[in-house]
Amino acid sequence: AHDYYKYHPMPEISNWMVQMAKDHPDVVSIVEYGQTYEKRVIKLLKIGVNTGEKKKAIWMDCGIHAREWIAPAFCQYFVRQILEAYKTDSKMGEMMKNIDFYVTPVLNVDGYIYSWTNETTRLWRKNRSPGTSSCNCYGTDLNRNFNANWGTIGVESDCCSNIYCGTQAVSEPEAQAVTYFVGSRREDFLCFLTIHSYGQLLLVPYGHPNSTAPNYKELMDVGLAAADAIRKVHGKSYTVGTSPAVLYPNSGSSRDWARMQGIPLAYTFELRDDGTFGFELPEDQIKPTCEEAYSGALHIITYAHDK
Ligand code: ING
Ligand code: ZN
Repeated sequence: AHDYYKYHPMPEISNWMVQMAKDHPDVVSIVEYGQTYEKRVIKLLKIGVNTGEKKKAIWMDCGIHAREWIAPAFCQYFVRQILEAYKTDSKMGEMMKNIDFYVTPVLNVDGYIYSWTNETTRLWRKNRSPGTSSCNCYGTDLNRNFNANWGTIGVESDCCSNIYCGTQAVSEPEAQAVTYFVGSRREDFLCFLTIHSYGQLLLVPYGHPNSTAPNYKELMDVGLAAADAIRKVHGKSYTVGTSPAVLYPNSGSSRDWARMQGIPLAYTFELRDDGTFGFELPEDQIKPTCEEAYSGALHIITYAHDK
């Protein structure tokens, strides 16, 4: 059986996706919605009861940054939990009827595989597209490449930087895949959750210091309530706010792009820890991290559904 409390290399995650679709053919299907720079398929699990009606949707992506291994582990846990809960829990049963969950366990597939190659590449962050003729490094930061005040703040134009924003907005195929898939159904999405590590934060739009989300208060109220839900599970504190308020500003994030598309509840989760282990979170923390983050995510999703 799949061990949810270990980190898995990409082929095991792909096999797990196939198995989930096989085990739950009535509610789970695999959707291939893009290609990476190195021509690998980007895929998600679509989870929901097929009612024949047009449904609302929830977006969750994990692994946009290669080294943040706890994020794909959380997406796998999340999928298992909602599939278990929907059989026994009437609220989840109701949500599965009204909503389709679109969950991408690993968005930056090339980068994730690269981070599994050996110890020297373990902390790779970006995708694997080569630089331009005038720059010899690999990789664009996908969370600086979206069309949201692209290239204006909290980025680098040096392609060797870990926060290199790319040659232009949405230059990267991985960012294109999300932009096209979500953008073409933007009215359906109630909620956009993008999962990172580390820092124990819930970030709300916008990363740009000069713009404020029209529903900033709602985003903060729901985020603070989600942080309370997280704290109740294992006592961990998550800080809620915009990235300029909490740390530093940035542009071109997928969360800001999603909010600009009109998706009201857009959040970045920064999972454990506080920096003790950082990206190399020990496997014995996968379970508690997923348990608390599930509680926070479920709070936001339930709010989005009931609203
Ligand atoms: N953090 C995100 C990043 O793209 C972020 C989100 C942005 C956090 C700005 C704080 C400030 O950098 C990680 N860990 O990737
Ligand atoms: Zn990240």
